[in-house]
Amino acid sequence: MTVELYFAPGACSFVPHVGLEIVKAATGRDFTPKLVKLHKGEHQTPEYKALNPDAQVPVVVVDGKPLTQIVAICDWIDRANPEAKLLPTDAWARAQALSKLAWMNNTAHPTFTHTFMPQKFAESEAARAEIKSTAVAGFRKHLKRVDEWAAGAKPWLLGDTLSFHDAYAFTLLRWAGYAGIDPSGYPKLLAHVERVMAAPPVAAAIERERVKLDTYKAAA
Ligand SMILES: N[C@@H](CCC(=O)N[C@@H](CS)C(=O)NCC(=O)O)C(=O)O
Repeated sequence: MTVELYFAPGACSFVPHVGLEIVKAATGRDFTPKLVKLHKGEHQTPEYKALNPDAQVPVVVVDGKPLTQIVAICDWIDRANPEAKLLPTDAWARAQALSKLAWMNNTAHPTFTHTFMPQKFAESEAARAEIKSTAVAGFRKHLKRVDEWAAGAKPWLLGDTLSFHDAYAFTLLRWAGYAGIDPSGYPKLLAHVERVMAAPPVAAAIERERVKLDTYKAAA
C-alpha cells in the first residue's frame, strides 16, 4: 500500500501528519509527504483540484486514490493501522473520540479561519472587522474548552494513547497567537501542548513542517 500526505506547514494537515508519524513509529509503515505551498497557490492548480475540488489540505492519497476531510482521513488511518491504537475500538468510546475530533474540525477550526481570513466572508472593511472580533471571542471560548480537556488529560487527551486530538490541540493553540490570543491564558493547554511537542512522532512532524508554537506577538 502506498500512502501520500499532501500537507502545508502549520495548517490543519498537521493532524493526519502526526497520525501517520505515530503509525510509522508503531509499525514501521512509512508515507510520502507532499509539500503544498499555499502562499504560491499550489492548491489552486487543476492537478491539485483533481485530488480535492475544495482546493484545501490535507489530502491523503492511498494507492492512487484521494481521501479528503480530516475526520475521515483520521478514521481511515486508524482503521488501516489498528496496531497504532489511535482511536478506541469500543463503539461508545470511539464515537466520543470522533465527536471531539469533529468539534475541533468543524467548530473551533472554522472559528479561527474567520479570525484569520475575514475577507473570505465579507466585502466591506467594517463587516470584516466585526466578523474578526466576534470570531476571536468565539475562539477564546473554544480554547477554554480544550484547556479543560487538557486539565483532565491522562496523560493524553484520549487517555493513554497519543492521538490526533493532541496534534489538533497544538495546531489550535499555535493559531491562537495569530488571532492575537496569548497562549499563556490557557496554562493547562499550554503545558499539555509542550508535552505533546516533545513526543517523538510529533517532534518529527514539527521538524518536517519547520513550525514553532510561539506565534503570539504581544501588543506594543
Ligand atoms: N474541513 C476541512 C478543512 C480543511 C482546511 O481548512 N484546510 C485549510 C488549511 S487549515 C486550507 O487548505 N486552506 C487553504 C484555502 O482555503 O485556501 C478538512 O477537514 O480537511
